Amino acid sequence: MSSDTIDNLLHESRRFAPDPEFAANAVASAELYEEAEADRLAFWAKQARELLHWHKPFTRTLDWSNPPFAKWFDDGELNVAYNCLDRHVLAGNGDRVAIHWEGEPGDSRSITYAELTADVKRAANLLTSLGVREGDRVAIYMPMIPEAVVAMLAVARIGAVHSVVFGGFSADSLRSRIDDANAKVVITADGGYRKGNVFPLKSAVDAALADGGTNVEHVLVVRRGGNDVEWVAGRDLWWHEELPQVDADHEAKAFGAEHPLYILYTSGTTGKPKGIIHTSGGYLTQCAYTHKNVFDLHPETDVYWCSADIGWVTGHSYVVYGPLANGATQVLYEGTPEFPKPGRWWEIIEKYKVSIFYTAPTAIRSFMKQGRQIPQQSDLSSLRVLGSVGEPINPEAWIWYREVIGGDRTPIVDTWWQTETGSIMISALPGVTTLKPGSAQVPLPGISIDVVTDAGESVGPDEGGLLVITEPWPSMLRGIWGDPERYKETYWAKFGDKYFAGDGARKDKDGEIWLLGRVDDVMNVSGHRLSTAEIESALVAHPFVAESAVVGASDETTGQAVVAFVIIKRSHQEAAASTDVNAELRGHVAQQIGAIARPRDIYIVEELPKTRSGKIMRRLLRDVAEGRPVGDTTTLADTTVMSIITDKLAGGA
Ligand code: 6R9
Repeated sequence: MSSDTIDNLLHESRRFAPDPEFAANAVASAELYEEAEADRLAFWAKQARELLHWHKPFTRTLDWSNPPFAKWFDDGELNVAYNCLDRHVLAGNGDRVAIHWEGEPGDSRSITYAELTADVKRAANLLTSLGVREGDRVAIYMPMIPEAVVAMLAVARIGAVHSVVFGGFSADSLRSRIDDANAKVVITADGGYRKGNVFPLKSAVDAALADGGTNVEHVLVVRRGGNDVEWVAGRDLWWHEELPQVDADHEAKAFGAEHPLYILYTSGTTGKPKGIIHTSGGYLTQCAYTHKNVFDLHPETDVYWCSADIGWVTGHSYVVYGPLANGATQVLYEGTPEFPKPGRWWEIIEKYKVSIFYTAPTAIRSFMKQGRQIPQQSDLSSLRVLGSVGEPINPEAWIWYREVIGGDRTPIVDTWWQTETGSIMISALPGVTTLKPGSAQVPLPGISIDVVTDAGESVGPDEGGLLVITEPWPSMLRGIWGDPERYKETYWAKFGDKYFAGDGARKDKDGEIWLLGRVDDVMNVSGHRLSTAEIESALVAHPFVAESAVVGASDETTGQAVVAFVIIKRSHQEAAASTDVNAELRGHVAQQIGAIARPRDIYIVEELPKTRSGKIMRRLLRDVAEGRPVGDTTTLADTTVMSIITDKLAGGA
């Protein structure tokens, strides 16, 4: 984030006190803070007991005897899918709509809790019949269709472990995730709709599995796109053909609270994505608790919509597990916001009378660009709470979101959390907190957070530092799949007893928290995490490229954009000169990782700025990418490199 933006953030002084009428009916109350403060563990135990059904009650709340490996509620037993489904039906809410699904071409389906439960039971039996057992891994590579939710819950129901891979990721990315988790089954679709076209998924699965060597025994295929698919007899099975053949009934067995629920890969500072592990009881407790209190959920009357794809953690916690554990009615939308016209989202809000809406700043900023007349064509008066997640929301976007989407009346909750934290950690509570545009504000009741110096000491008022979590929390990651050492090194080695989040932050005079972006080599593009190292290694895998350096440059719409500096191999300069290198390399990255990683700009350079120890000085490249004068170059091994780069770029390379 540039210093202008930071100044702008810190000078934002508008405040929005809770509306008394809203506060009178609010789910959350100030007492929550007092209760958690008085006895943090008792507070969490109470949440776990009140919000979930335990097949076997727990007696131990937290076991932190082997830090940083936490166990929560570990002598208790539960079934995550039962908590999201059966118990609502048994409580008499089977007729409540769980999912109002809206397909991009305009088809739609409303699915009740009873129907969703029935679908998941069959899918659970199907997976069992395919040999999937407790603890086995199942990869899910799907569009935003109800079957994606059914697939996740069916895997959870039988105690297997899902690994959802975002449908926009490439065959190569899918393969490396299948390999890392040693998945036994892949659940996919023929294709899904995006911007009016069908994008193929099954063919990417075929490509991922083409050269053999995996443990995948079956590929289950949901029909959605209607596009042609190739078929491997014996391996591939149609979802709609198999399901009617299995038993409709399925009894949910209880698993230990620490039984693994899923693995979700996220970008770190090295090229290899990390498989973040989440388990059952603590994860579901905090998802349900945050979803209820942060969004002021009244499940009988609210219609909730989180626009995230299930391929990201927000889709896991706030499309699947939180809302369904709480018995909420929600909207699930398959496509892109602007299709077939820019106001599609707002029409969906009007159609289903959405009352709680959760999205990302990058989406809000792109709507701002289109102008307020587009949302103003729809009736958005059903909205009463708005949420933001994924990156800092600048005050301008915050105010626009409140005025234009929220009719100048809805509270906005800016929720800070990560794949690793599993659920929301810092946020205002609607009806309780006086809102400050641009600040994520306060740790939730039960969560302990600080901003510290490099030496681990708390910063003073109006000082910046590193965001840390000082006490274990129920939905914390339990490790990195197959790599416990990397878990310790990445998050705990820096401070020993505190979790290092990788975010810079500042505490204001009231002690409230302002997030300032990542402090490591992780970029945030449209709220999605990308690693510079991962894109660099994709680039050097191209025959033209000798060396590359990637930086995240600030971008008006996407927050950050990928900018790559590339050195072409001498042996390939001629070949490169006769190609559109830019398009070639951008396409190559999209093919290797996925379209979200495609660089916005690629600069061909002769040399990269490096320190004497050979470290690329990305700070200087960021200056170039953002069009600023280049900062201090004195630690460069060759101080002329930067002037050569800037001269060349000024010359229109
Ligand atoms: C949920 C999610 C995590 C990173 C995180 C931070 C950034 C997320 C934010 C935010 C400022 C917020 N981030 N929410 N920054 N304000 N409200 O996005 O998970 O994809 O793992 O990304 O996103 O930098 O460290 P994930």
